Amino acid sequence: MIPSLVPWPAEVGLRQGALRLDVSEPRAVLARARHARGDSPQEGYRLRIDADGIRIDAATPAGAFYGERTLRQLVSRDAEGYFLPFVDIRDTPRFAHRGIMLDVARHFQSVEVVERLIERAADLKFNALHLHLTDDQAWRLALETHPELARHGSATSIGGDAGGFYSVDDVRRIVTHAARHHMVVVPEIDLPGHTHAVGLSHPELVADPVLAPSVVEVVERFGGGLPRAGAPYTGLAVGFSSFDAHAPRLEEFLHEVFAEVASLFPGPYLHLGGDEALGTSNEDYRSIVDMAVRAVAATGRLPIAWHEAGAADLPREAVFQYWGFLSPTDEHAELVDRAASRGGSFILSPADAVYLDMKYDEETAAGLTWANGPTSVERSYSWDPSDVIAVPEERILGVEAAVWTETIADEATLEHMVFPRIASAAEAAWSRPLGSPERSWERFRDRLAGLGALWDAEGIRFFRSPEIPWA
Ligand code: TNX
Repeated sequence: MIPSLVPWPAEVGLRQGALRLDVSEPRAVLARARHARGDSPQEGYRLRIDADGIRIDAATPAGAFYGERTLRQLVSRDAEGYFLPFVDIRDTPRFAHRGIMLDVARHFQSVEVVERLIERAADLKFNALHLHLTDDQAWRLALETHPELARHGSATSIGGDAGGFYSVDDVRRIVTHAARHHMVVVPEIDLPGHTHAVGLSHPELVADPVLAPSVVEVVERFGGGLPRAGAPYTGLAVGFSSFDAHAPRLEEFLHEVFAEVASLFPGPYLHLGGDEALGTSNEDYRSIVDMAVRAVAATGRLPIAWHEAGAADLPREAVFQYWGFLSPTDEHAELVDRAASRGGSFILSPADAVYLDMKYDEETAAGLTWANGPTSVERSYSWDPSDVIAVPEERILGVEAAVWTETIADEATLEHMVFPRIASAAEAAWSRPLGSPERSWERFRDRLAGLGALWDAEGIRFFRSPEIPWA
């Protein structure tokens, strides 16, 4: 076992001996590595450390980058200074998509916060940042074709906290920073539900809020008042808003919005939401999702949608993001079957494991508990992507942890909720299946304890969960 190696690599050969380093801080070790072109597949790499020094072989820049991430985690320190163990590591990810979703709608997150999350997630070999840009509470993207959306739709956050939006320049910064860290940004424009904020500038495109008992119940429990047409919503109820399927300009609007979103975000995917549209009839749901699918198709990109969109007719190449539980309810299993029967592939975000906004335990100040919570670090770790839904592994594109921000208003809270459980998702996405060597909760717990020292050095205010034997 090598303390602090997360996610665990595909093959680790450990040799006798250590390489002493004359560096003053651990990251300086990166400059000591000799790079060569190797034949590792895609994002893979080989890292050798011996008396001759450090060598990273990779076929792609991403592979070389991941070799460096591993190298950084191997640095230890004793009385004589920094050193590295002799190793021969061959590594390649299990899944192509390793994502972290950040909800910037419920609470706005500044560009700097997003950039830091990118750096820290990339250190754990994540390669996708999914930005949940729009919701009932706000529209966070200043589009040149539709400036009114952010102008009227981004002033606040939940609880009346400060709002904000990303300008076109901000988006460029985020996308560029992500690309430097070998991450792609997946923008989400959520529909047909989660669209209350659109109504602040386009009342003609949305239906009136539907105040179902579930909405009233959340308002009674958490406050924030009932949503009202045309007024900003700062509570945390879901499922009351909808685009109006019969609004004459809706399809044109969606084409304009997705066209500009595609021009800002260079990745292969556009996420069109599709979740929790409880205020939309089945017929209207299908018709609005169809419009969005046509709008995405017109950009040449591929659609991603939450798994409820299995109820609509998405194209074969569509990707579904599963957010149900580790043991799917019948309803969710049916939607997954329907999506799978049409050829879709899946990103797994089981809410009772990798929804990082769930409380860790009863004492966690922030966070929610609806997903079978609280969610301990152990629960976030102890599952395997091939055991969740009835879909063959070739059709599982990857794993994505999600950070919803109803209760996350500042970076300290964000770090507290995200770290350490993000490491569980990193390992589910990158490493061999649960039960392979080192892929057990006991071994993970020990390695995570070592990683804590690195996180401390980087100033990450992670939750010192009592489940982990932190050094
Ligand atoms: C569910 S599951 C949501 C979000 C909430 C989150 C809070 C899914 C796709 N949507 O709207 O923010 O729960 O945990």
